[in-house]
Amino acid sequence: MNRFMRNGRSLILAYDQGLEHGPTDFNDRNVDPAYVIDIANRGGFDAFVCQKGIAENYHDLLDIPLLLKLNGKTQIYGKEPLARQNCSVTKAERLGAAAVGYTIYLGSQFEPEMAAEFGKIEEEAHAAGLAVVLWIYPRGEYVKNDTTREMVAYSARAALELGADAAKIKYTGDRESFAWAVKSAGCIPVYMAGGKKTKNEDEFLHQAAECVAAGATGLAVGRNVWQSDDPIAFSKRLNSVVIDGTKAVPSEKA
Ligand code: FBP
Repeated sequence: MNRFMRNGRSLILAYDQGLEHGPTDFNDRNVDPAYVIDIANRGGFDAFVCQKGIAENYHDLLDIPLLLKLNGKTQIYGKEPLARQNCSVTKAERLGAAAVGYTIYLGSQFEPEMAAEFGKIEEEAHAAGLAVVLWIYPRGEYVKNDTTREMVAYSARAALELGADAAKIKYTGDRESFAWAVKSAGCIPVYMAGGKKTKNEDEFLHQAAECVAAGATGLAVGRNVWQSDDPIAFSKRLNSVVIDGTKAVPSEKA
């Protein structure tokens, strides 16, 4: 994962929400993949995440490493979550990906299927020299709360044990509990998933600062960046907090 890092830290821009949530996350500007790829190129990001259709059609525009998601699902089907592989490692290589990503819903009735599928992907990807990032989110009927200290740490640990090069996990809500998740992941880097856009940008920057103080390598974030009114300016502030380790400075507007 070193190739995605600056100062041992890293920022990844996620843009797979069109499949996961639908265009409801988008406005007139960010519905256009070219607009978001431009943010990825100019905003100081170490990798760009998307599904294969976007990679295939917009690849020429991307100047930074591609982290290609190999599974995904819509949110229309509301039962136990299952995201199946929709793209091969060979295709990811052909698209020039530097890494592949996969989501496992820990605790879902279908967790064993996803873990088995991920096992094959991990072996193929590593044989091909690609890094493997695991989105690992507790979810399903038996998961009462997906952001508790124990659930998030369990996710981080499962990512290590399943052979991922990095774990992308939800924020627990505070530095101490997130630090336990980071510790549980052992030597693999931990990325915080962004989540819904916060009420204001300072709140998100504060959360980012808490995560890196807890030992996280960085963030894999989408909506909080490309839904911003000024994504490049916001990305700059995010870079100074995550990569340079500057304290989150409140904006003049706050
Ligand atoms: P956001 O920063 O927009 O939350 O993106 C991070 C991410 O993991 C995306 O890669 C993915 O599409 C989405 O969150 C999944 O969100 P959900 O928690 O709704 O499944």
